[in-house]
Amino acid sequence: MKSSRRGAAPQVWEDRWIPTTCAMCYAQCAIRVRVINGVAVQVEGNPDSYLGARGGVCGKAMGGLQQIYDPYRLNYPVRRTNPKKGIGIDPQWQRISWDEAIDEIVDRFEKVYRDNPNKILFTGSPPTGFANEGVMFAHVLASALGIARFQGGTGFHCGNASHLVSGINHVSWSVCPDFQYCNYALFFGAGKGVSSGHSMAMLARLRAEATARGMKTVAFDPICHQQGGKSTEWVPLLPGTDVAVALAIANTLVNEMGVYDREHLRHKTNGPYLVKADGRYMRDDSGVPLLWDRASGSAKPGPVSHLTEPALDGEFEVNGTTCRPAFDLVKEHLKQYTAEWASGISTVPAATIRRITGEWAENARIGSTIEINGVKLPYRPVAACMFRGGQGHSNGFHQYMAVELLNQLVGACEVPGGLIGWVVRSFGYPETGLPKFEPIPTEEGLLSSTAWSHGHDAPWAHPKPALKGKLTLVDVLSWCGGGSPFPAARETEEFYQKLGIAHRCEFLLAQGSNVVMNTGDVEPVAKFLEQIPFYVHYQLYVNETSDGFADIVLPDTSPLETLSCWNSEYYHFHCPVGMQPMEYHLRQPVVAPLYERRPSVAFALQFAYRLGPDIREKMNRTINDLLANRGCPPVVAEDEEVTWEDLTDRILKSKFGAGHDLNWFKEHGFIQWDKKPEEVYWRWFVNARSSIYLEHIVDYKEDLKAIIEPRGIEWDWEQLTPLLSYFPAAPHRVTDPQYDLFAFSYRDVLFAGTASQGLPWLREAASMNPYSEHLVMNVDTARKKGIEEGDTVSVENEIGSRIKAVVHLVEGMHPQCVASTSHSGKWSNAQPIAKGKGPFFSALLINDRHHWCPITLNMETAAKVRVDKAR
Ligand SMILES: Nc1nc2c(c(=O)[nH]1)N[C@H]1C(S)=C(S)[C@@H](COP(=O)(O)OP(=O)(O)OC[C@H]3O[C@@H](n4cnc5c(=O)[nH]c(N)nc54)[C@H](O)[C@@H]3O)O[C@H]1N2
Ligand SMILES: Nc1nc2c(c(=O)[nH]1)N[C@H]1C(S)=C(S)[C@@H](COP(=O)(O)OP(=O)(O)OC[C@H]3O[C@@H](n4cnc5c(=O)[nH]c(N)nc54)[C@H](O)[C@@H]3O)O[C@H]1N2
Ligand code: SF4
Ligand SMILES: [Mo]
Repeated sequence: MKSSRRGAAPQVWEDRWIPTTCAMCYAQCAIRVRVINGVAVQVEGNPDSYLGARGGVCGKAMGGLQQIYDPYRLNYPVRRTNPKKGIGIDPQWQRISWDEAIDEIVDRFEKVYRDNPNKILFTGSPPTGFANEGVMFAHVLASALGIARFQGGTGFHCGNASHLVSGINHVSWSVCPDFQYCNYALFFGAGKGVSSGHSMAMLARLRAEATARGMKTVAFDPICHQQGGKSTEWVPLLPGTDVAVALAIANTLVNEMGVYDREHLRHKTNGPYLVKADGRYMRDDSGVPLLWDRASGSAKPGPVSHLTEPALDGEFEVNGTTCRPAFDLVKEHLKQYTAEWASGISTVPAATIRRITGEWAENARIGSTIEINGVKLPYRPVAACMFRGGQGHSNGFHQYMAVELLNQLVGACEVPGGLIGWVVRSFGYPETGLPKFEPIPTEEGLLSSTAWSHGHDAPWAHPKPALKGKLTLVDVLSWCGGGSPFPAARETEEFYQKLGIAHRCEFLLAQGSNVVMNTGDVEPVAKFLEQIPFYVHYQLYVNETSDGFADIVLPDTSPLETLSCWNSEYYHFHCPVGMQPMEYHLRQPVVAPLYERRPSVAFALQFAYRLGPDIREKMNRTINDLLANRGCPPVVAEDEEVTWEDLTDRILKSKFGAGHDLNWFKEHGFIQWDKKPEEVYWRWFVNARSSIYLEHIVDYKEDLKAIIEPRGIEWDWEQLTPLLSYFPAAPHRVTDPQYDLFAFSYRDVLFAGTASQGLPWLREAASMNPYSEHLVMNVDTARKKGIEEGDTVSVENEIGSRIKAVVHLVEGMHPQCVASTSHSGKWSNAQPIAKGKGPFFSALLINDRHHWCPITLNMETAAKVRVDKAR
């Protein structure tokens, strides 16, 4: 900086605001950053955009400034010189040049890849690394190369059940209440709108506006902290018992009160599909499921339901076979789940369950309509919403589906006030008609999409289980759509040997992620990482995982140093929800990358090119295919090599016209246009159905059995049933009375994952928050154990894994539970400000088959523990 004379005004040669997006978590809020003389000094929410708080930001965003200049950042490629690997072993990093790093990486990658791509694994990090365009590695490059992804805690803590079920029922990666019209929302283990989950700052704004207008919220949560503290009502329950409460609400609603939206169930769910005694649909000769049409007194194909008056109850004979509508089976099955029974499991009083059911029924206003922009639509201003907290259990699929059922029963799906996904139907920017995508029916009439998930998958139908040699075993356990526990589970070797998988991981490529800390159950993760001959980690920092096990670490640019529009291609939660305008954003560097940091998003492209013409072709084709799924034309020829900037420019122009090139976006930050009610509230404009009965599970169970049973692998088959049911989550099966408390974790609004834990402003704020760095415990429970505020305690699970923590005593905690924030307890010397802050919760989790949801491979993220005052 130029010096100024004493007393004279400092010389300012640059003072401007640059529009971009935050990526301190994956909400991707629109921000603008003030840059003075080349230094980024201030962050604000972009008030013109709806993607965020319209002017405000959360605390994490401010940390983005410090992340650019953090003296602990990784600034050069480094190589491990100590051949010994393991937690706590000094890697003896040595600085190397980019050329040296790239040559070695490409050389070693190619050898393994040409031998067997199944020997390679990728890992990535949605909360932060993906947010900074890491999807280019984790999805595009991995898909182009056909490489499986091991995601650490990602997916199998948070998304295996939730994304699957949101996909099946909403063709959306995630769901939230339509805050603009919702009057009554139930949250089952979701911080949406207050602390975490998706589009945090945007939903916090929408929720605050809704609360001001009178919306009521009920938080089912063991702790009265972020969601519980901000809701109209906090209902404490035991972890993993939401399914019992939700099934009891459903039963009370349907069987005691007789309240349900018959029209929605008939036309928008598989409720009328006829089911045979073997649990499968009654189908016509071409395999299409049938329903019973009362108008004609005959069976009709399900997909053309608008022509029929489908029966929801009764028994029918079709071609000599007796069958019943799925809804009839669900209704009867629900009868066992009374409010009194659910109370015994969850500790929620039966009277509370009944009262909330009544409020749900009343607020749902079944049969009512509303007019929005001249379009008349069903009006169902209630929404029941779950995310990681609720679904992260070994009964995760049934947990999530049961809560989802509440919305389906009253028709509160993609109608004003109900549960909605992010952008699922797009008619496109008016001048170009792009991007264009929408929900479509499968041949069975079930919901699918032209652009679900990462652009190339669809919620239905899942691939049939097959043994293809994937180390994640997602080829065999094919309903595991997200993260797989396998390469790092306790029983990995047993499964590999029984399945005849002889190869092991020989190359791990990671962008972001901290799998040693975030997978849970440290020992098997460390064992897995230790045996990998070559592991490259693209990072902002050296973290616990790279310190222990990486061979080369590459320095990435942080979000405020990165150029890309790639994340905007993922309409998961990177665009405004509901009737807010549609937006498409550019992320751009507010300062040039410092030191030798290079953007991983551009590196992924360069890496593909370096691997040779065949991979270049695959990479370019994968990019074009993804754009095609959004109706967009190809942007790159298969044999072409383009720079990252050029590719970004082409994507923008192809979608929004020549006038909206990279320079236009650099100046304006984003493009915005109005949505139509038919896009947001698409449910009654798309002839496709959600599922309240999971017929596909019947075949999945049979196919999976055929592969794993003959090979001597035991599995918990009980949960593989098409009817939503209660199964106790793993901690509820621990019988030893000395383990008397349920331990769970929750996200800190101040941090995303482990990534920003060492940023000084955020750490300072955390040190003032009694929840951030402590184990939270009910005051009466603690006193009975002789534990006082500020005591250090030992927390031990049933297999003897133990952590230490300092307690904070509160009244707003279920007396049978203890909890801590999810990602604290870092130990890397490379991040001294975060080191040793807060308990390391994940060490209490157990990564084996008894702690997975047998349908989705979701991990059990609560534990049964004993807590003692430390000696
Ligand atoms: N600030 C912040 N935001 C984030 C992230 C972050 O790290 N920090 N991470 C992002 C990622 S990757 C994810 S997956 C999402 C997660 O988003 P959320 O699902 O909102 O995450 P959590 O806070 O872990 O859990 C939500 C709530 O569930 C409660 N809970 C725990 N177990 C149970 C249970 O069995 N039943 C019920 N009813 N409640 C339970 C917790 O107390 C907590 O209040 O957040 C994303 N957004
Ligand atoms: N106890 C407990 N454990 C959990 C959870 C829980 O609730 N409780 N939640 C689980 C869930 S849902 C998830 S998704 C996982 C998340 O687990 P991870 O995906 O491992 O998430 P982070 O800890 O955020 O790891 C991020 C790492 O990426 C790096 N990083 C951040 N930004 C960038 C970037 O721009 N580029 C690059 N190259 N690197 C970057 C950071 O330095 C950090 O080391 O944790 C899981 N683990
Ligand atoms: S919610 Fe996430 S993306 Fe939005 S301002 Fe906060 S950290 Fe940034
Ligand atoms: Mo997550």
